[in-house]
Amino acid sequence: MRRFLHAPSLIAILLAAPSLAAATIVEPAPGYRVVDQLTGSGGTAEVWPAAMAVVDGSLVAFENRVGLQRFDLTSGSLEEDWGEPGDGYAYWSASFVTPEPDGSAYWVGFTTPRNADDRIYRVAWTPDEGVKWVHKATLRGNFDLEFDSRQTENELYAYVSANPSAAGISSPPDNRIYRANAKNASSEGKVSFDAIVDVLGYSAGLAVDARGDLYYGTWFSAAESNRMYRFTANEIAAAAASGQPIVPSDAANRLFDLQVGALDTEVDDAGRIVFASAGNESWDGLVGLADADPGGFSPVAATWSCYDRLAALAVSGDLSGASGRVFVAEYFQPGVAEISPLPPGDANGDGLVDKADASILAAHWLQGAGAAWGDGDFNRDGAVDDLDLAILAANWQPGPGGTSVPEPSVAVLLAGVLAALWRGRMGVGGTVRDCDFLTTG
Ligand SMILES: [Ca+2]
Ligand SMILES: [Ca+2]
Ligand SMILES: [Ca+2]
Repeated sequence: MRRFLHAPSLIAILLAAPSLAAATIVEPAPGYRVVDQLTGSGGTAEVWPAAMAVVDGSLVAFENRVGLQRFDLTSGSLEEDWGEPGDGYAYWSASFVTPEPDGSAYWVGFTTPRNADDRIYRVAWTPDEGVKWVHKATLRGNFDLEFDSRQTENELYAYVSANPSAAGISSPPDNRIYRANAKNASSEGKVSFDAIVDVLGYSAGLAVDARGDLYYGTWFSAAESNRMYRFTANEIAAAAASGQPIVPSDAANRLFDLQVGALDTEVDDAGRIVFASAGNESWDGLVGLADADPGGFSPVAATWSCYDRLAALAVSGDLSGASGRVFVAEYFQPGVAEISPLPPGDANGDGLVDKADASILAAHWLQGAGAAWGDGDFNRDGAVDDLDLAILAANWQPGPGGTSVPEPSVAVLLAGVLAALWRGRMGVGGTVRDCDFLTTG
């Protein structure tokens, strides 16, 4: 009973910590922290990204009816303004912003009402011509474009997911993944896309890793149909040679199931899969992380409510290290959530690895199943044991002076409560939490 009397003061300390109080776009899962960037507060620029990429510490975002802009993520200031395509094209909603592998240009896609004029542009800056938008292709329902970075002198392949008869008109929608050689353009700069995967559903996000393997999180209206697929570079090469698009099979291509269709899929520098699930009236939006050969995924962050809608996803660095970052934007508020892994061993998420974390680990010592990051399970194997203790010891980094260290018994109590709350929301092993105020039973 006496322990509870200490809890309010510790909660006050935790709420006063900026990393815990600031996030309004998404809620971090255990093991991660979130800082909102470019919200317009604190003298930063304000951005509402419809599509975005992160390159060299900068956010490159297309904001509808504003244009393509580059922002410094450290200072929060606008660095470049590349405008919009012009030439009479009434742009509507950007579907993707993708840098070419060498960083020399961006490819930006747009979707228009009824998918009547969905164009893909390449935008580049040169000293002679300044910013120049070139119309490369028109592909109905285009949603995401990714490059295979293994380019040669004559080949640079771009993959795009699209619905050729316009999304939602046919049933089931005729989603396909197309491929074009960006180095094989007409005299006007146009490239031609060929179907490489025939997947059905609505168009969704894709990713290509350093081996040339293609990842695709589908988006069907029926939840039980949603999958994270992988199509290997060899399968793709065979499909291109035969002219017969791949028809995905569970045996060959299914990595894991998605409760809701994927808004976008990305890979980090180590080849891990990061995806954003869109959310609907039954499920909240979710950002998930999976190994390249996964049996499932673990949550990175979730939207705060069923009504929140994730708008854009970008990934930089290696998410197993301190430099890895996931960026996600939401439709109904400005800014970008910057999600980073907590230091290994930081059970309570205060940015330090100290005796408060050691106390948490000790309180859960040899817990054999269902343990979470907040219990001291830093290698995410569900147990708290010597492997986790070694991680904590290797990353021991107490704050200067050791002040404001919570009383261990209170830290243990609160960490247990927080972990229990998260388990109740998201389940173990990546089950998306239910949106209880809309569940009809
Ligand atoms: Ca993507
Ligand atoms: Ca800590
Ligand atoms: Ca463990």
